[in-house]
Amino acid sequence: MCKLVILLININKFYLSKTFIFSILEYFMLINSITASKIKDSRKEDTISVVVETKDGKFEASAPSGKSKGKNERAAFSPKGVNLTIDFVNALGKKLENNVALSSFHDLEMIEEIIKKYEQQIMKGKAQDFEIIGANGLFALESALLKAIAASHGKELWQYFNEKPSMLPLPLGNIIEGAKHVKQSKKPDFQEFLVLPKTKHFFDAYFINLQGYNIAKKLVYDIDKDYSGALSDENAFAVSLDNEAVLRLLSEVRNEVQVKFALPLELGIDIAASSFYNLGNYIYKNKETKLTKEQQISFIVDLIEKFKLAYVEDPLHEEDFNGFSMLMKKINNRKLKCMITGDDLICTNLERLKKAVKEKCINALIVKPNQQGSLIETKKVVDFAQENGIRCVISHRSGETHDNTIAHLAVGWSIPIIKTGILGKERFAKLHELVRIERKIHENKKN
Ligand code: 2PG
Ligand code: MG
Repeated sequence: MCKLVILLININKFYLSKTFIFSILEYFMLINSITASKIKDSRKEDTISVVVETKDGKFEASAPSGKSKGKNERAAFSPKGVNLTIDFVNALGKKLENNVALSSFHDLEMIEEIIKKYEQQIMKGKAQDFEIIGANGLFALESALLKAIAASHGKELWQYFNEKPSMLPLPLGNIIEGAKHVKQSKKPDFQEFLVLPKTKHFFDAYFINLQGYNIAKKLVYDIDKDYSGALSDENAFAVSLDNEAVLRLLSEVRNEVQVKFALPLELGIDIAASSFYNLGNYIYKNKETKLTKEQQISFIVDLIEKFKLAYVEDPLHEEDFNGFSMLMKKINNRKLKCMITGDDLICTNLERLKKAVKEKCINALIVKPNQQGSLIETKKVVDFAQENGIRCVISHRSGETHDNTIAHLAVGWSIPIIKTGILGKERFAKLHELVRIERKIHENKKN
């Protein structure tokens, strides 16, 4: 395939006729045009949207942005900002239009090579990989191309990877938020308080999360006398309670859901510990205390036990691999069943994941494709995690767009959990897509 593309790029230098080349192209997808533009995400911040046009139609994808970013994420845009990234993708588009033919996911590797070379050309050999396109430019471009590749096979993105998925992901949804995702100053130190329904069907889980959210709303107004009605970046309740008061509230939600719907609802937290770490200590503003690493580990293990938490994300600082191993050991010794999940710790980076697996730091992993931008790299991360018994959780960002790529990847790559909020049009873009996909799978089975 690669050879064919090189032939096409240099078409005039070869003796092969264009007619011959274009008859081969029946089997490949030719790009008619690539257009990048600036849009706003749910936080009203600038981001990139890319539209790829082929004979099969127009395929669009856009990139979200994080607020509590891992320090090992690739920069979202060029050092000069989103505008240069957009100009770069448009200029790259002109180079690729009618010159490059793609037939499979792995052809994105060849696109990545072309991008790297073009960046070197512009930066006179001094560019770091994907420096100008940035993680967000790369993610939006590759996602739009991948949707087009799937369509050239007559398939939707999820189907392209897996025609008959045996399961759909369960939705991990946040009901209450604090820390960097909330504007007010009186708030929980932990970033997210989450629920995970255990159901057979995606639709039931989606419905249960909405019910849990409504039950919580009533409790929030009853319990938090200072609650102003504010919502967080991800449309969760921006309460003024401390961590443990929130966990007590969510335990009530769990009980009520169990009584009303006879379905298990698990609880989780994203601690995002790097956001309140300073010089070896975890600074808890609400309780006016600070904890050392060892104290933080004991505190978290106690919380897991006390509130029967099934999911804990980033309990420790993003560079503390050793602390994560210590925590995992304690969890195993106490025979607690909890997903100890690396988000900022790993940043969807294969080398960091390999280290975490070797040092037994985690048993679950957040997969955010736009932390690095490359879908090729993201797939390698997912494969390595799955081969090593690490549960993957594909995730949205706090500043989201209407893009639904992660919903499709979750189904196509057999990822068991998707963290993508409960409410709001950007979150519904993923959740409703999964409801639709579930219905389609069901109909396909009937026919
Ligand atoms: C997280 C995410 C998503 P952000 O930490 O898991 O909720 O936050 O997108 O701000 O990094
Ligand atoms: Mg996180």
